[in-house]
Amino acid sequence: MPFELPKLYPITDRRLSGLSHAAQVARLCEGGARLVQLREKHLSPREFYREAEGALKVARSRGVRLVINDRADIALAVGADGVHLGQDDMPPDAARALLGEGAVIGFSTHGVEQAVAAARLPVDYIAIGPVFATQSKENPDPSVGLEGVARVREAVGRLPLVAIGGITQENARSVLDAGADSVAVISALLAPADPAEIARRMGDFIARL
Ligand code: TZP
Ligand code: MG
Repeated sequence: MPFELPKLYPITDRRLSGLSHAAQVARLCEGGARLVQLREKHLSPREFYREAEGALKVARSRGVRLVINDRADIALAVGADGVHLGQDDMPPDAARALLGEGAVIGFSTHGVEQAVAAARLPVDYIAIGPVFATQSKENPDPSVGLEGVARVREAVGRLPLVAIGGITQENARSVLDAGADSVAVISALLAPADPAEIARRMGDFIARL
């Protein structure tokens, strides 16, 4: 059965939220998340491993799937559901060999050419982005806009497609209408606020999709 992306795919950010990955996962699950990606660009591998262990316990207790950004080794070591790879990370076929057939493997692309190449790889879904301007990524590729999402959808057929970058409650519907199956979101969910606000934002977001 092809992998099914939930319409909203939250991604953690420890610096932005001021919360541990486990605490973010707890709030996101409370708000209705079914799949969460742990994204960490600043901790040491050892620290990230520990955080991922804690976050996975929370996700498991809620029946929510957890994917690790960048690090197939950490995904394997903690027993996460899968890994999300960028163009400069371990190649998806190597991650598949490491994690096995049952793992969820996602792969970031930034335009039609990369998306078409990705569609031939052993991945469960691809990401396209940034769709709009984003503050949450260092050195982002140029924004592809809604037209970019539509072009990638056209090029990859039914391959599960998540769009990312600058997506908010206000523009998310237009991103799905352009052809994405799902929207991946950081700041519109995790921008500093009372932690209870994260679960509320999740709920409001889902209600609009
Ligand atoms: N890849 C492309 S844009 C982006 C990543 C990781 C950041 C998305 O964050 P936000 O805050 O939802 O724009
Ligand atoms: Mg990466």
